[in-house]
Amino acid sequence: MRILHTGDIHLDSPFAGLDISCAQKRRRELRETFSRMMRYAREERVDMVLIAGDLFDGAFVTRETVILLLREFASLECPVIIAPGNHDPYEKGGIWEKTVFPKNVHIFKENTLTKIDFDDLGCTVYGYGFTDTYENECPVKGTVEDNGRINILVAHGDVMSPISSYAPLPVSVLKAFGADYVALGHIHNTDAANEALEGIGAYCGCPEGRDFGETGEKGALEVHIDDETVTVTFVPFAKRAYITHSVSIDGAESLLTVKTAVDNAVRALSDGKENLVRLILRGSVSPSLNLNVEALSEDKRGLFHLEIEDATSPTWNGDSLKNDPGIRGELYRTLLPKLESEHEEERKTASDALRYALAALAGEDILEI
Ligand SMILES: [Mn+2]
Repeated sequence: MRILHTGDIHLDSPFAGLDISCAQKRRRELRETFSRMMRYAREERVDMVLIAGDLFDGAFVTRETVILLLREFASLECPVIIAPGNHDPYEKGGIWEKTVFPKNVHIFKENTLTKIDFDDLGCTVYGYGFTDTYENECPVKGTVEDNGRINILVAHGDVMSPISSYAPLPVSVLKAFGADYVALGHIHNTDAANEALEGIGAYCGCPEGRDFGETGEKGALEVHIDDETVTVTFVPFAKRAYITHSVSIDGAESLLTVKTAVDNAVRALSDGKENLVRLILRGSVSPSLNLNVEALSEDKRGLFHLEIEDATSPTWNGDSLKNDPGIRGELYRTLLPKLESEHEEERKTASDALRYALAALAGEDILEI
């Protein structure tokens, strides 16, 4: 038996970190990624599609999205089983109730465990749905009814925290339940949670990252269940990836050096997918260096989105300033206790003050700094 396990799709997400036209494009791409997953399910002739919650990002669902879902689900020959999550709970009068889904779509409507039998597959799918944003109780109890069948549990919840407000699911409870596979949703960055599950199931993660909290390769899971063995394979589906990368510009004294470092980093990160990249500039740099990160990231260098964060610390050429008999030296000597303060904020304020003052003394336009 072969299953496509997805979830946390968050259709119609606002993509608030991007400008309006990029955000709109990402919403469209997210729909396309969903379509690609459904096409994969059709072409690979999987026996079942599981959606482990958060198909929608919220109560606002566009008409375009509903039309797309109905078309994609109707084009599948296999059942689609949906367990609504905290972002798209099964509420009275909500999207799930209002929409007439094709007959192959099964939705868990209650926040207690129920089951659906698929006799032609010899399979029973257990699950529940969120009926509200929060779910403080663990909805999974007891054990599977018939060990002779393929038993699957589809659940949106949190295996990492026993006091979670999003359906706490202790691994011990899931183990005791005894399903052949637990198809989970809710945790988008899956590594630690999947390790904690010790092979009894997996979180599928989201098919597209939506901000810099969701970096790296994204996709869905294909699950093969044969007599005794369960094999889980990651299938990449994301159109683009969010990537956060540190760039050392230690010792940089000119903007040209910084630009070159940014160019090189972007080149190394480009894989033809027009990704979304956040570069973090690190290191100690000359205080006279005018690191205008907005200007530096204006040229997207072929990326879909580029943002640059300045996390450098200034190095003061203390010796020459300290011995400077003029106003620069006086300024430095006055600020020195604060430049060496143990409080980071005070150090930052003092170094900003020094930078502005040195720039003003050099006749630079300090508004440009
Ligand atoms: Mn989610």
